[in-house]
Amino acid sequence: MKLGRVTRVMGILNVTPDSFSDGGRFSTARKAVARGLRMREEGADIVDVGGESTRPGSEGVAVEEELRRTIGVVERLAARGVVVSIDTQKAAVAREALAAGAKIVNDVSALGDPEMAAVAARAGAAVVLMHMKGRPRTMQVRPRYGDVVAEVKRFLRARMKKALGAGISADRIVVDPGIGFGKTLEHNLELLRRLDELGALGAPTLVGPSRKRFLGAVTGRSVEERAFGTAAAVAAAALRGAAIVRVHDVRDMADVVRLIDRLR
Ligand code: HH2
Repeated sequence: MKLGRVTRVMGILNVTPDSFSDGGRFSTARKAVARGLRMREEGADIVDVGGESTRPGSEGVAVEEELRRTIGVVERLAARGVVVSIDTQKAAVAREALAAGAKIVNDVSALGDPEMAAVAARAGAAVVLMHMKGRPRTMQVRPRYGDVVAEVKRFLRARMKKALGAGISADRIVVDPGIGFGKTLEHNLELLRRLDELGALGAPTLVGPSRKRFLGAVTGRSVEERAFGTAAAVAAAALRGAAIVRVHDVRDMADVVRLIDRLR
Protein backbone atom coordinates (compact mmCIF):
# COMPACT_ATOMS: atom_id res chain seq x y z
CA MET A 1 0.00 0.00 0.00
CA LYS A 2 1.56 3.25 -1.19
CA LEU A 3 1.16 5.94 1.46
CA GLY A 4 1.06 9.69 1.12
CA ARG A 5 -0.67 10.52 -2.16
CA VAL A 6 -4.16 10.07 -0.74
CA THR A 7 -5.29 9.83 2.86
CA ARG A 8 -5.98 6.25 3.93
CA VAL A 9 -8.66 5.28 6.43
CA MET A 10 -7.85 3.00 9.36
CA GLY A 11 -10.99 1.61 11.02
CA ILE A 12 -10.88 1.06 14.78
CA LEU A 13 -11.91 -2.43 15.88
CA ASN A 14 -11.80 -2.77 19.64
CA VAL A 15 -12.12 -6.34 20.88
CA THR A 16 -12.81 -6.00 24.54
CA PRO A 17 -15.23 -8.78 25.53
CA ASP A 18 -17.91 -8.13 28.11
CA SER A 19 -18.09 -11.80 29.05
CA PHE A 20 -15.42 -14.16 30.28
CA SER A 21 -17.26 -17.32 29.24
CA ASP A 22 -16.14 -19.08 26.08
CA GLY A 23 -19.56 -18.56 24.59
CA GLY A 24 -19.29 -14.84 25.17
CA ARG A 25 -15.79 -14.76 23.77
CA PHE A 26 -16.84 -16.66 20.65
CA SER A 27 -19.75 -14.37 19.88
CA THR A 28 -17.61 -11.30 20.64
CA ALA A 29 -14.97 -12.50 18.18
CA ARG A 30 -17.57 -13.37 15.55
CA LYS A 31 -19.15 -9.93 15.85
CA ALA A 32 -15.73 -8.29 15.66
CA VAL A 33 -14.88 -10.13 12.44
CA ALA A 34 -18.23 -9.10 10.94
CA ARG A 35 -17.59 -5.48 11.93
CA GLY A 36 -14.11 -5.57 10.45
CA LEU A 37 -15.43 -6.89 7.15
CA ARG A 38 -18.14 -4.25 7.14
CA MET A 39 -15.54 -1.54 7.77
CA ARG A 40 -13.65 -2.64 4.70
CA GLU A 41 -16.86 -2.41 2.66
CA GLU A 42 -17.42 1.08 4.04
CA GLY A 43 -14.00 2.23 2.88
CA ALA A 44 -11.41 1.20 5.47
CA ASP A 45 -8.01 0.55 3.89
CA ILE A 46 -6.75 -0.91 7.18
CA VAL A 47 -8.56 -2.45 10.15
CA ASP A 48 -6.85 -1.81 13.48
CA VAL A 49 -7.53 -4.64 15.94
CA GLY A 50 -6.97 -3.81 19.60
CA GLY A 51 -7.51 -5.83 22.78
CA GLU A 52 -6.33 -3.30 25.35
CA SER A 53 -7.79 0.13 26.01
CA THR A 54 -5.33 2.99 26.32
CA ARG A 55 -7.89 5.58 27.40
CA PRO A 56 -6.73 8.06 30.00
CA GLY A 57 -6.85 6.36 33.38
CA SER A 58 -6.96 2.82 31.97
CA GLU A 59 -4.99 -0.14 33.34
CA GLY A 60 -3.31 -2.71 31.10
CA VAL A 61 -4.51 -6.25 30.44
CA ALA A 62 -2.42 -9.44 30.76
CA VAL A 63 -0.71 -10.76 27.64
CA GLU A 64 -2.73 -14.01 27.62
CA GLU A 65 -6.00 -12.12 27.72
CA GLU A 66 -4.92 -9.73 25.00
CA LEU A 67 -3.89 -12.69 22.82
CA ARG A 68 -7.24 -14.43 23.44
CA ARG A 69 -9.12 -11.30 22.44
CA THR A 70 -7.24 -10.43 19.29
CA ILE A 71 -5.49 -13.31 17.51
CA GLY A 72 -8.54 -15.21 16.24
CA VAL A 73 -10.01 -11.96 14.93
CA VAL A 74 -6.76 -10.97 13.20
CA GLU A 75 -6.46 -14.42 11.64
CA ARG A 76 -9.98 -14.45 10.24
CA LEU A 77 -9.84 -10.91 8.88
CA ALA A 78 -6.41 -11.45 7.30
CA ALA A 79 -7.66 -14.70 5.73
CA ARG A 80 -10.39 -12.64 4.05
CA GLY A 81 -7.81 -10.29 2.59
CA VAL A 82 -8.26 -7.41 5.02
CA VAL A 83 -5.10 -5.37 5.74
CA VAL A 84 -4.88 -5.72 9.51
CA SER A 85 -2.90 -3.71 11.99
CA ILE A 86 -2.51 -4.87 15.57
CA ASP A 87 -2.89 -2.14 18.18
CA THR A 88 -0.60 -3.38 20.94
CA GLN A 89 2.31 -2.35 23.12
CA LYS A 90 3.36 -5.96 23.72
CA ALA A 91 5.94 -7.67 21.52
CA ALA A 92 4.43 -11.08 22.32
CA VAL A 93 1.03 -9.95 21.00
CA ALA A 94 2.58 -8.34 17.93
CA ARG A 95 4.54 -11.52 17.16
CA GLU A 96 1.41 -13.71 17.24
CA ALA A 97 -0.67 -11.18 15.32
CA LEU A 98 1.96 -10.91 12.57
CA ALA A 99 2.13 -14.71 12.37
CA ALA A 100 -1.68 -14.68 12.06
CA GLY A 101 -1.50 -12.33 9.07
CA ALA A 102 -1.37 -8.77 10.42
CA LYS A 103 0.85 -6.48 8.34
CA ILE A 104 1.22 -3.46 10.62
CA VAL A 105 2.07 -2.99 14.30
CA ASN A 106 0.35 0.06 15.78
CA ASP A 107 2.33 0.69 18.95
CA VAL A 108 1.22 3.64 21.10
CA SER A 109 4.41 3.20 23.15
CA ALA A 110 6.61 3.51 20.02
CA LEU A 111 8.80 0.44 20.65
CA GLY A 112 8.63 0.68 24.45
CA ASP A 113 8.79 -3.12 24.75
CA PRO A 114 12.47 -3.99 24.23
CA GLU A 115 11.54 -6.90 21.92
CA MET A 116 9.11 -4.98 19.74
CA ALA A 117 11.48 -3.55 17.12
CA ALA A 118 13.10 -6.95 16.48
CA VAL A 119 9.70 -8.65 16.20
CA ALA A 120 8.51 -6.13 13.60
CA ALA A 121 11.81 -6.21 11.70
CA ARG A 122 11.88 -9.99 11.50
CA ALA A 123 8.34 -10.11 10.12
CA GLY A 124 8.95 -7.28 7.64
CA ALA A 125 6.00 -5.46 9.20
CA ALA A 126 5.21 -1.77 9.05
CA VAL A 127 5.15 0.07 12.38
CA VAL A 128 3.20 3.07 13.64
CA LEU A 129 5.31 4.99 16.16
CA MET A 130 3.13 7.17 18.36
CA HIS A 131 4.14 9.90 20.77
CA MET A 132 2.86 9.60 24.32
CA LYS A 133 3.98 11.62 27.32
CA GLY A 134 3.83 9.42 30.42
CA ARG A 135 1.61 6.36 30.69
CA PRO A 136 -2.18 6.05 30.11
CA ARG A 137 -2.99 5.83 33.82
CA THR A 138 -1.52 9.24 34.62
CA MET A 139 -0.72 10.95 31.31
CA GLN A 140 -3.47 13.56 31.57
CA VAL A 141 -2.24 14.87 34.92
CA ARG A 142 -0.98 18.36 34.01
CA PRO A 143 1.08 17.55 30.89
CA ARG A 144 3.63 20.29 30.11
CA TYR A 145 5.75 21.12 27.09
CA GLY A 146 7.94 23.96 25.90
CA ASP A 147 7.05 23.68 22.23
CA VAL A 148 4.80 20.64 21.91
CA VAL A 149 5.47 20.17 18.18
CA ALA A 150 9.24 20.35 18.62
CA GLU A 151 9.14 17.91 21.52
CA VAL A 152 6.93 15.43 19.67
CA LYS A 153 9.20 15.65 16.64
CA ARG A 154 12.31 15.07 18.73
CA PHE A 155 10.74 11.99 20.33
CA LEU A 156 9.54 10.56 17.02
CA ARG A 157 12.91 11.14 15.37
CA ALA A 158 14.62 9.18 18.16
CA ARG A 159 12.13 6.30 17.88
CA MET A 160 12.53 6.24 14.09
CA LYS A 161 16.25 5.88 14.62
CA LYS A 162 15.62 2.99 17.00
CA ALA A 163 13.35 1.31 14.43
CA LEU A 164 15.88 1.75 11.62
CA GLY A 165 18.67 0.47 13.85
CA ALA A 166 16.68 -2.71 14.52
CA GLY A 167 16.32 -3.33 10.79
CA ILE A 168 12.84 -1.97 10.12
CA SER A 169 13.04 -0.45 6.65
CA ALA A 170 12.44 3.28 6.26
CA ASP A 171 9.45 2.80 3.97
CA ARG A 172 7.71 0.81 6.70
CA ILE A 173 7.69 3.52 9.36
CA VAL A 174 4.67 5.73 10.11
CA VAL A 175 4.68 8.45 12.78
CA ASP A 176 1.79 9.71 14.91
CA PRO A 177 1.65 12.77 17.22
CA GLY A 178 -0.61 10.87 19.65
CA ILE A 179 -3.65 13.12 19.97
CA GLY A 180 -4.87 12.94 23.59
CA PHE A 181 -1.87 11.04 24.93
CA GLY A 182 -0.45 13.33 27.61
CA LYS A 183 -1.74 16.54 26.01
CA THR A 184 -4.04 19.37 27.01
CA LEU A 185 -6.68 20.75 24.66
CA GLU A 186 -4.23 23.45 23.51
CA HIS A 187 -1.51 20.87 22.84
CA ASN A 188 -3.88 18.80 20.71
CA LEU A 189 -5.01 21.84 18.74
CA GLU A 190 -1.44 22.98 18.22
CA LEU A 191 -0.42 19.55 16.93
CA LEU A 192 -3.31 19.51 14.45
CA ARG A 193 -2.70 23.10 13.41
CA ARG A 194 0.98 22.42 12.72
CA LEU A 195 0.69 18.80 11.58
CA ASP A 196 2.49 19.55 8.32
CA GLU A 197 5.68 20.24 10.33
CA LEU A 198 5.91 16.52 11.11
CA GLY A 199 6.53 16.05 7.39
CA ALA A 200 10.15 17.05 8.09
CA LEU A 201 10.62 13.61 9.68
CA GLY A 202 10.30 12.08 6.23
CA ALA A 203 7.73 9.47 7.25
CA PRO A 204 3.99 9.31 6.54
CA THR A 205 1.85 10.63 9.40
CA LEU A 206 -1.10 8.92 11.09
CA VAL A 207 -3.59 10.94 13.14
CA GLY A 208 -6.19 9.55 15.56
CA PRO A 209 -8.66 12.24 16.64
CA SER A 210 -11.79 10.06 16.55
CA ARG A 211 -14.39 10.93 19.23
CA LYS A 212 -11.65 12.05 21.57
CA ARG A 213 -12.04 14.21 24.66
CA PHE A 214 -10.56 17.35 23.10
CA LEU A 215 -13.51 17.37 20.70
CA GLY A 216 -15.86 17.20 23.65
CA ALA A 217 -14.01 20.08 25.28
CA VAL A 218 -14.52 22.25 22.18
CA THR A 219 -18.06 21.22 21.24
CA GLY A 220 -19.55 20.24 24.61
CA ARG A 221 -20.67 16.93 23.06
CA SER A 222 -20.68 13.44 24.58
CA VAL A 223 -18.62 10.64 22.99
CA GLU A 224 -21.54 9.44 20.83
CA GLU A 225 -22.12 12.95 19.51
CA ARG A 226 -18.63 13.72 18.29
CA ALA A 227 -18.89 12.55 14.67
CA PHE A 228 -18.97 16.04 13.16
CA GLY A 229 -16.15 17.23 15.39
CA THR A 230 -14.21 14.16 14.30
CA ALA A 231 -14.99 14.95 10.66
CA ALA A 232 -13.60 18.47 11.07
CA ALA A 233 -10.43 17.15 12.71
CA VAL A 234 -10.05 14.48 10.01
CA ALA A 235 -10.45 17.14 7.30
CA ALA A 236 -7.89 19.40 8.99
CA ALA A 237 -5.43 16.50 9.29
CA ALA A 238 -5.95 15.36 5.70
CA LEU A 239 -5.46 18.92 4.41
CA ARG A 240 -2.17 19.07 6.29
CA GLY A 241 -0.98 15.88 4.69
CA ALA A 242 -1.99 13.04 7.03
CA ALA A 243 -1.38 9.75 5.23
CA ILE A 244 -3.71 7.77 7.50
CA VAL A 245 -6.58 8.74 9.80
CA ARG A 246 -7.66 6.31 12.53
CA VAL A 247 -11.43 6.49 12.99
CA HIS A 248 -14.50 4.71 14.37
CA ASP A 249 -17.02 6.02 11.82
CA VAL A 250 -15.45 4.60 8.69
CA ARG A 251 -18.20 5.27 6.15
CA ASP A 252 -18.59 8.95 6.99
CA MET A 253 -14.88 9.69 7.45
CA ALA A 254 -14.10 7.94 4.15
CA ASP A 255 -16.38 10.53 2.52
CA VAL A 256 -14.49 13.32 4.28
CA VAL A 257 -11.08 12.16 3.09
CA ARG A 258 -12.34 11.54 -0.44
CA LEU A 259 -13.40 15.16 -0.71
CA ILE A 260 -10.22 16.51 0.83
CA ASP A 261 -8.12 14.35 -1.48
CA ARG A 262 -9.90 15.84 -4.49
CA LEU A 263 -9.28 19.34 -3.15
CA ARG A 264 -5.61 18.55 -2.66
N1 HH2 B 1 -5.57 6.34 19.98
C1 HH2 B 1 -6.08 5.33 20.72
C2 HH2 B 1 -5.61 4.04 20.55
N2 HH2 B 1 -4.66 3.75 19.66
N3 HH2 B 1 -3.15 4.46 18.01
C3 HH2 B 1 -2.60 5.43 17.28
N4 HH2 B 1 -1.63 5.15 16.40
N5 HH2 B 1 -3.00 6.73 17.41
C4 HH2 B 1 -3.99 7.09 18.29
O1 HH2 B 1 -4.30 8.30 18.37
C5 HH2 B 1 -4.59 6.07 19.08
C6 HH2 B 1 -4.13 4.73 18.91
C7 HH2 B 1 -7.14 5.61 21.73
O2 HH2 B 1 -7.39 4.42 22.30
P1 HH2 B 1 -8.58 3.92 23.13
O3 HH2 B 1 -8.72 4.84 24.25
O4 HH2 B 1 -8.37 2.50 23.43
O5 HH2 B 1 -9.85 4.09 22.27
P2 HH2 B 1 -10.14 3.72 20.78
O6 HH2 B 1 -9.27 2.55 20.44
O7 HH2 B 1 -11.61 3.41 20.75
O8 HH2 B 1 -9.79 4.94 19.99
